[in-house]
Amino acid sequence: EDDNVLHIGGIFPIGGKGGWQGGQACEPAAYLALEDVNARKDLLPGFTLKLHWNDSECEPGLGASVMYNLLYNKPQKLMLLAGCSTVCTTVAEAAKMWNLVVLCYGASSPALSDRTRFPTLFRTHPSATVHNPTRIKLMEKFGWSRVAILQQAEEVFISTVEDLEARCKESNIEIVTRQSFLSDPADAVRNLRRQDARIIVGLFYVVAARRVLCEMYKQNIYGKSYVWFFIGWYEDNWFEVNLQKEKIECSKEEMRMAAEGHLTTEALMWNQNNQRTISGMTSEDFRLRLNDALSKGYDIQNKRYPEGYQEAPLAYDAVWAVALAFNKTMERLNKHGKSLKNFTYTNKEIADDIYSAINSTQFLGVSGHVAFSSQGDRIALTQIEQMVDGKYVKLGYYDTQADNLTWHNFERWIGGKVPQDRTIVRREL
Ligand code: ABU
Repeated sequence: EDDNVLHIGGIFPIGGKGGWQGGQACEPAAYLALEDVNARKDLLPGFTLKLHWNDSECEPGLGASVMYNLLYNKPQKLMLLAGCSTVCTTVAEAAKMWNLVVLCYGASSPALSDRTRFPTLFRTHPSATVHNPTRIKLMEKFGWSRVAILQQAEEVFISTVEDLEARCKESNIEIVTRQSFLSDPADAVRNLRRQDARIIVGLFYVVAARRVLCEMYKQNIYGKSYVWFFIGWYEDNWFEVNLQKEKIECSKEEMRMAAEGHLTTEALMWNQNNQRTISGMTSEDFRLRLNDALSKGYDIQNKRYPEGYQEAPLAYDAVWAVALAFNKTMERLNKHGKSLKNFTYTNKEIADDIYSAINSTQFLGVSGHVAFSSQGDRIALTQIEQMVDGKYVKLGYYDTQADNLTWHNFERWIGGKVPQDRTIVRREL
């Protein structure tokens, strides 16, 4: 009976060729949360939460079409879940026209932290700006004051670079060059070489990252004289998969050589303590359940994870945030003899109630403490890793708020020495 069902819409990037196809793990994670939330007698008593979703392939045009289909086909949806920055940007910019809150479980774009442009957006995914203080901290630690940037021309990376530039300026770190590319990074990498860039921050989605890595190999801009900073949320074996499919003209071995020694920064998306979270699970309990759910389609035992595995807790917690916010809204509406079932896309009053409920929602989730700042953002700890012998090794953690760097001294440099940020010219006396 539909009277007892609360419907939400979901947009998951799964089967596309570029961007972030994190719906592969986030969609099953969202279903685990639905199972758990619906089993709780004290949450939305008498109601079941139901998700209707489709694949956006991380393409904003397709994402918009999925959104229109969700909105213009019955039943009435109360909220939208979305992932991948390009799609979240399009969806969240439009959703306000339907008085709909959008909750993004997989969008890192700093541009999304803009209440004027996205008045109804919340996200469980931290903004990519959380990596920048960590990058600066590492530059200071290793004495690098001359760096370069290579970025894919997408708003998510452009807005991250704007923040990075401002922070570099504050810390007296010179940005020697900022190169960008749409799909082929060859010219941009060549320019980095010409400018004698040694310490390079790379910002791109994983398909572009494979192209960059192959280009780094071809143009010999890797190894003992270079340090590359990459984004840490790619899957661990990202540099050796899909090479044929994506027509990458480098072998696995060449990709591995170019990748050796690079650093990554990433926001921690799994609760680090062995605490019981709102669902009663620890994050390790959640991992086991997720692995079990994914094992039908993926070789989890051999650590072959689908895209979005790292972000799966964010999707799980996003559904919990929805359920808790609806529960709060329902209690308030009941007092006035109303229900969430009265919501329509022109009902600003109930929309405002849903907005305030999610705005004040806080809980301990499998991704850590979930709370939304005034801009709708999460605050997160970052982790630093390095590729050593083809495997990621954890080097440390950085807590920006406390300015606390925990460092294990596990870093390994190819020439045995920390690479320099410039060519040192020796003068004969
Ligand atoms: N960690 C995945 C972020 C994906 C995106 O911002 O599009």
